[in-house]
Amino acid sequence: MTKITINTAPIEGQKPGTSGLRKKCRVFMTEHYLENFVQAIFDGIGGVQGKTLIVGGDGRFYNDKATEIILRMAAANGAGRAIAGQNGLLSTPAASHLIRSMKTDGGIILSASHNPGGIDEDFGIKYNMSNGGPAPESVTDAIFDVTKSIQEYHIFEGGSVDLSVIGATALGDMQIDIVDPVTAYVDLMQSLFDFPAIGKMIAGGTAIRFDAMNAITGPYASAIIEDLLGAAKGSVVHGTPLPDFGGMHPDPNPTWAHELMDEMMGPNAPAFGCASDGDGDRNMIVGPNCYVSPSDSLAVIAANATVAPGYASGLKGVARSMPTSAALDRVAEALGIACYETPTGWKFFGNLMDDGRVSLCGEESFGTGSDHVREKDGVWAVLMWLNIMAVTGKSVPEIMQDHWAKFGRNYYSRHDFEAIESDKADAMITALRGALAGLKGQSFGAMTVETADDYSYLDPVDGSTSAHQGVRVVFEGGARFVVRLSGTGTSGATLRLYVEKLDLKDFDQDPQEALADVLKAAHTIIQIEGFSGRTAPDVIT
Ligand code: VG1
Ligand code: CO
Repeated sequence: MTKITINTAPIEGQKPGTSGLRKKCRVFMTEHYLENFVQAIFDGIGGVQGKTLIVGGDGRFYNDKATEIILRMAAANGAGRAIAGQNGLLSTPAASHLIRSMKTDGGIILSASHNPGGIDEDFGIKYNMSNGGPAPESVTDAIFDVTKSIQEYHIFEGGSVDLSVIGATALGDMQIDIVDPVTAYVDLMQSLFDFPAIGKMIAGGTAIRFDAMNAITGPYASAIIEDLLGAAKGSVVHGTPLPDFGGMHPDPNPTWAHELMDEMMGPNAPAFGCASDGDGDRNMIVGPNCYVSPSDSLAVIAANATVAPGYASGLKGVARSMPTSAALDRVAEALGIACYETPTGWKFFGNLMDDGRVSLCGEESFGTGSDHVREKDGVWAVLMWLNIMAVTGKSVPEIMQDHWAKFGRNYYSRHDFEAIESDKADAMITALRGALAGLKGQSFGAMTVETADDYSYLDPVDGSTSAHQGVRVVFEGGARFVVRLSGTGTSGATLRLYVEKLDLKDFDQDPQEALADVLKAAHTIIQIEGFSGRTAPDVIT
């Protein structure tokens, strides 16, 4: 076994997006591609000499090979110890937990999350800091800078790394610990939630369907929902992580989790349905005939979190991404706690949690989580909902009705227009930004613009600024839309249009109908059809 140094050259386009670097798997498999980026991470964080790192991923195609390459490079770069999930597997929240609980220096997570997997689909990699959270922009910028000038990388050749055997081994001077990916995470969940109460509810006949979408949460959900909480075998469906997710698109929304939706909207629906994404950090919650919008799920959790033992003393504060609905703000106001607004992407929540300002965060994109880790956490959200149901004795539809009756209903929807040609999408956003200053006071059908701006975030903890985080247009009366381009896609551009309108009286409308005026105004203002030729979205959540 020898440490070797390989000459390389910068590869264009290795700029991390909303959540790490995501490209087609075949791109990652081209010569030096992964290696360049991993060396850039190591150099960008000031080297890994003597450091301890967590490594693992969501099990998609290339996860195992990439894990081995990272271990070989970590050893060659002088890392002291690496802790990897067995077979290279770790859900994103479980990786975050290990980084924190094992007091490591950080970790590398291999995932393209909700993007499809397989040799012809997507792969991704991101670096998380010692707090367990995604690297902030200052660090991803430093990593990107290294990719632009990289000339060599270091790697161990020869010897073998067996990821399948739990226990300690070594690569050169670096110790490697292969750990069970599930155990520590399960312990953490048991410390937060009332397992006996949830188990009792399940024993009393509350049926559950957990759709793991052939991605990473299967083993976690089986261990917790079936083995510990006693749900019937088979409650977890698509529970085996597969390299191509069995062809499923592991995005837990009504479009991609349509099997679950069919079941939940059908005559024999279980009392509780949920789905997770590829790397286990997102969740969708569904009751019988009752789809819970992620923004509402976040607000419900905020309003009821104290029923869970881990949150019994109350929430310090809450935070949501800017495009997420203001349902959370209404709860925060009632609770008398602060509600922060951040740009899209979990990396912006870390500072607020580390600073003790917030304990619950969420995004409209099916991501909810708390300061138990520094990532969003799908299984956590599912257990929180089950805990709320167990303690309140209410069904999902009852929880929603009661919530709206108390706080009003923020009708909300996101429309995604996928694979638009990048130059057309860029032209659309540029034109929109140019038009913002003149929008105030203009009317579009029933809607009159009150304010319009390009969202910029000033981090209250470290003083950093992130500009151009989404255009938002607020109408008189408070309805609004937000529009931005996705930072996680791998082909063309995805336009995300978020619309919202508060209703204090009528809670039973179809959200698309309730939002029709706002949608119409948004289409006119953005000129979606004119720029992209698209009239209808590909995905509606
Ligand atoms: C999307 C979501 C965002 C989320 C991000 C990563 O980003 O909108 O809310 O944080 O994915 O989630 P974008 O830039 O495509 O809108 V995950 O589950 O992919 O780590
Ligand atoms: Co994810």
